[in-house]
Amino acid sequence: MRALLIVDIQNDFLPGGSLAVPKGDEIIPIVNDLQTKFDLVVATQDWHPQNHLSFASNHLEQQPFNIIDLFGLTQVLWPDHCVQGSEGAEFSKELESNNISAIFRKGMDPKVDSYSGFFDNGHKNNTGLSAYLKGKNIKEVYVCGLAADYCVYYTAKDAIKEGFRTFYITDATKAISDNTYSEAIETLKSLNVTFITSKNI
Ligand code: VGL
Ligand code: ZN
Repeated sequence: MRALLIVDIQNDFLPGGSLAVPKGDEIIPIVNDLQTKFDLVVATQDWHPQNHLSFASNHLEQQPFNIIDLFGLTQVLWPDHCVQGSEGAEFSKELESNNISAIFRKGMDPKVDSYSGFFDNGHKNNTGLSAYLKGKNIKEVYVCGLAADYCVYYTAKDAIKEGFRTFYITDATKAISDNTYSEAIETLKSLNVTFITSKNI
């Protein structure tokens, strides 16, 4: 059985949003078409409290995209985004959501960021996604969504670690930055993640 994991296709990551991924909107029709090809479709949703410490605004004299140490973990500081209950945290209304069987929210603990759909960045808390997929006999996980170099990357990395055959759909994701994207691709290749385009699915 195979699952499509749709990562964080939320208004704040789309053009006009507070942490817009360049051309992020272009993947939505591809993600919509892909959904019919899977046994299971699951989505993740970045879901931060307003006092989240990944927000530059919650630190004195820090700007978005500065890098700090946060309780021992390297943390990029972001503009406020995906605040629980806000319009920016909603999925794009262009995203087909009827087939989504479950939504895993992440990033609720103000002290730790959570890029992966499986675990927080310190690997201390589990969202339950892995057990959910295993309970449905999923062996292959295909990742897509936003952003290619952060949440899609970390989700793919944990999917492999959790023992799923993992596929990264290159034309169904967009990156925040070219540099972090190239590094992410290199790491995923070394971990045996398979790169695939939507037309080959
Ligand atoms: C993301 C930065 C901060 C993502 C989430 O969805 O890739 N990036 N929070
Ligand atoms: Zn976030």
